Amino acid sequence: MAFDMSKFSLQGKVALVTGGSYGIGFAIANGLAAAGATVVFNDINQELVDKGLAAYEAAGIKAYGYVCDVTDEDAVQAMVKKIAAEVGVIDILVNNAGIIRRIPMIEMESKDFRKVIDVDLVAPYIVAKAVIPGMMEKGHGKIINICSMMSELGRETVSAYAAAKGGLKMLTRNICSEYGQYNIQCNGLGPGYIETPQTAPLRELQPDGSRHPFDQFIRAKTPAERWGTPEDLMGPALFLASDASDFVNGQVLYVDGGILAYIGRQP
Ligand code: NAP
Ligand code: GCO
Repeated sequence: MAFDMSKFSLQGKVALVTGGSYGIGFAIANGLAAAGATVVFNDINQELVDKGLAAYEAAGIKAYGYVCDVTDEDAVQAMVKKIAAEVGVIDILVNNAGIIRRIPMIEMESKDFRKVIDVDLVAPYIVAKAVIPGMMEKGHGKIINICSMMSELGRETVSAYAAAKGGLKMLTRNICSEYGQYNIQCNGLGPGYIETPQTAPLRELQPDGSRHPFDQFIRAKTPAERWGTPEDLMGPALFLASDASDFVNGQVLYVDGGILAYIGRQP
């Protein structure tokens, strides 16, 4: 039986990547564009959107950028309507926008905890809710929620982030459960430790020029013995966005250099 490679093509598809002006979202959007998708992204202010538009242009991609805070439901509903009118009805949603606060739990204020839950868990629900009706009408849709190692593991200082990303894994399964019958696939992509501005504080060189202890810890904990790059996520995201994954639903695909499979090196 011959495999139809065109299943990996995203020609004619409209993909919204939230928070996609740089970092992981930007890389994923580049991968989707290379497979033929029209890329739409949003970010929280005009400056970031302009920076993103310039970066896509430099990469040879015609992207559409919108200013929108993904925690603001009215703004998200308005953006999704605008995208339908100006670009087309969304076929692929990548819930990528996210934040982290690294504060020991008993020192954290509940308003900070709530803020992380709002951006990393409630917003993916808000955006998915806004795009699913259009996907149901079209008869297909792909939703990729950007999860994390912290969808499975805990660590000091990231209680809100872990609670949100663990919740996002279950939101993924629930969207699959509720809308799988409409040919909508919702999967998670779980990056390991990736070199982006979000993790820069964990990789800073020490004043004496040595590696940050967390950097050493991650290299030792990763069978690949390196941090991931945003580019490492492009192929896995393309798979989940394409027809090649039409019977994959409710899963989280971890792209972590093997961290979750490994007990760690004996000291
Ligand atoms: P990043 O560099 O901080 O980028 C996240 C993007 O989301 C930024 O453009 C950010 O804008 C935007 N954003 C934040 N709040 C928003 C809001 N309310 N509305 C709209 N946009 C908003 O992060 P990244 O490292 O590329 O991470 C992207 C995603 O991957 C996140 O969900 C993150 O949790 C996840 N992740 C990252 C890693 C990693 O190792 N880096 C690993 C696993 C999962 P601002 O610049 O204004 O904040
Ligand atoms: C941290 C990190 C993370 C990662 C990522 C792991 O402080 O431990 O920032 O949580 O960014 O989500 O997959």
